[in-house]
Amino acid sequence: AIPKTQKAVVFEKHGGPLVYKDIPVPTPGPDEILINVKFSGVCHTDLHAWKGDWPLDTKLPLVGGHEGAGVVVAKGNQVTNFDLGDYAGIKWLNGSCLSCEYCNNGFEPNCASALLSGYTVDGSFQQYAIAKAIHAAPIPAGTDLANVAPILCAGITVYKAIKESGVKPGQWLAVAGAGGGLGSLCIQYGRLMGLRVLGIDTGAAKAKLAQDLGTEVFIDFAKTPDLVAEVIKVTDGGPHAVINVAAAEKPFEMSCRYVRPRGTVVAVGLPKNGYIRSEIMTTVLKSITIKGSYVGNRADTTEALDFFSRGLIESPIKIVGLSELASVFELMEKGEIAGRYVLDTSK
Ligand code: 8ID
Ligand code: ZN
Repeated sequence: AIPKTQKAVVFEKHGGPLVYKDIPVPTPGPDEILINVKFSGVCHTDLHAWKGDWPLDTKLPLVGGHEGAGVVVAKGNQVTNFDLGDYAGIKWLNGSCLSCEYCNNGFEPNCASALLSGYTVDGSFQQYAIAKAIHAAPIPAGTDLANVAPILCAGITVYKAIKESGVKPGQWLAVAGAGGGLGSLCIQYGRLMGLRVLGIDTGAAKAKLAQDLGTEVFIDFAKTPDLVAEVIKVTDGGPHAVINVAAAEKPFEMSCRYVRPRGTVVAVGLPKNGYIRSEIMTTVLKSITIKGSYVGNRADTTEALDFFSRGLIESPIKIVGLSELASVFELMEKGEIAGRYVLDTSK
């Protein structure tokens, strides 16, 4: 039976207390499912949302979280794509209008009326969360729900970003922010897509993780005085594509300098007040492309999950209780997380 109340982490104002408490279990609308979230990843976006970093309003009070993996326990009468007992995932893109120019063309993340989990609607830092059935991620029966959680945002996002870069098998892919949640998955999707991966990040733990996951070369940006020259040297002319998943502005500018002529710089990380600066002369003479990539659509979701379901992705997780979210944010703020933390909603 579905309980009347549940545990959740709620904040009332940006940067305010993250309160672990009992709140009502929501009821799904006609086109929605109620998911008993077992595990939820903690994405750096959740930290941005809590701090109020972006010029985009959140709902308040807010239950954050958008990498929730669990079991469908209730559904609205219009829902045909999930049965009770199925595994399902809460993604950043909770819902979209499905009838605008962007939705019609498979660009649902760009829909002006998109609903965002853990931002404009309550997300997965609770035991029971609502998702629009059409956008909820279908997770195959038998999947390990803790390990699949990071795929639901980080995995989908980096898989899509690599596709958007247009890089081809055998070419160099640089990952700026390689030791974090998105980066550690980007390395693996890059390898699986036949790329030579250069990881850039800092510290021994992130270096080891990146190397274990398949970077051909790892560069510690804090220990490398001329990063641009070093990247160009080790990739014999610069990487063909760069995926910027750092939550800082500086690496974006650097990537425009070291990317190979004709190459593509993809912006994924969303640092507060960030701008990408690229010198016009270099941009033109090297004829580079600078583009943004924003999560993924429903097809990208299925494809990214498929790599995981086939056992090809090692999920770089540490599991702690939902009640410990505040300490995870603290570590993330300090840049001390190699890989991803996943919250167990039963603790
Ligand atoms: O759809 C999207 N575009 C999307 C989806 C999901 C997340 C965007 N994001 C954004 C988040 O909001 C956040 O801004 O991507 C960014 C990274 O999210 P994450 O992977 O969850 O964050 P993390 O685990 O903290 O990893 C960030 C890494 O960047 C490194 C850090 O050391 C950390 O390992 N980093 C930093 I900060 N500065 C760096 C630098 N100068 C750097 N790495 C290389 N060079
Ligand atoms: Zn995310």
